[in-house]
Amino acid sequence: MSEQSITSLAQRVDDAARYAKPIAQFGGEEELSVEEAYEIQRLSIAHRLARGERRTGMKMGFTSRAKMVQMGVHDMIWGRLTDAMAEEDGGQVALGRFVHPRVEPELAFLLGKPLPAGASLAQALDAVVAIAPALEIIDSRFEAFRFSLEDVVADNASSSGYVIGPWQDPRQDFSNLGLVLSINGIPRQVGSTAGILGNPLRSLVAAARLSAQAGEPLQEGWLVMAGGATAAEALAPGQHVALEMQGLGRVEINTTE
Ligand code: OOG
Ligand code: MG
Repeated sequence: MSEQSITSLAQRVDDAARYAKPIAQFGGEEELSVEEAYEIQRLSIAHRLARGERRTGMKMGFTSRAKMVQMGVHDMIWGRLTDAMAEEDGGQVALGRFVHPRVEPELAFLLGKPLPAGASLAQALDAVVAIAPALEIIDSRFEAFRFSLEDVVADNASSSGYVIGPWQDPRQDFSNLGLVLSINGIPRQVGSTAGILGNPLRSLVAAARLSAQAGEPLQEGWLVMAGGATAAEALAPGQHVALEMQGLGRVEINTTE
């Protein structure tokens, strides 16, 4: 794929996200490699940074079987987080700026030091200053929320919002914590942090490797979202969405038009 095509697809995906206007999948036009897809992602996020957004971390995707099965994509992916994606715990989230948003239960890590590639589980844990129950709001910029692996990588792994619950001490066993995602008080997804690669810390180790490989190693102060522990649920205005995670507490939002 030519440099010009990569630049133009980055512009297209950035516009789609910025104006909440869905686009057709890329696959149809030209063969796109995974490497080219990550380059499109990098350039599209560069547009956001040029508009004043600040990088806040990284998200992992397809780290659970539930997510892979729901979306039909079977490889781990990652995306870049910026401050504009942050939503307040307990706050109102206006859905008008999304195309077809969904929500999923995740665990967030806060890093107290850089984390290089090749880190062991123990080294990864040592870099974590806090963990929190978190909601991710995903929103594919592709029509009908359908995409190939390359498409979703180019689209920053569908990332569009994140909500971080109360920060907690990471020096506890968080490898298998029960969780319930409820909408308007009705449980919609039930799972465990073990759904994330058997232990969400493995997702952090993978994040360190993939981020360093892209030339952007994990930084002190960054957030890392471990990936959805269950399938995602569609969002609509007027919902109260709450995630309760065993021993870690609760994170919630209210949706509006
Ligand atoms: C892609 C993003 C995957 C996760 O947690 O697995 C993801 C999507 O499902 O649209 O965020
Ligand atoms: Mg996610």
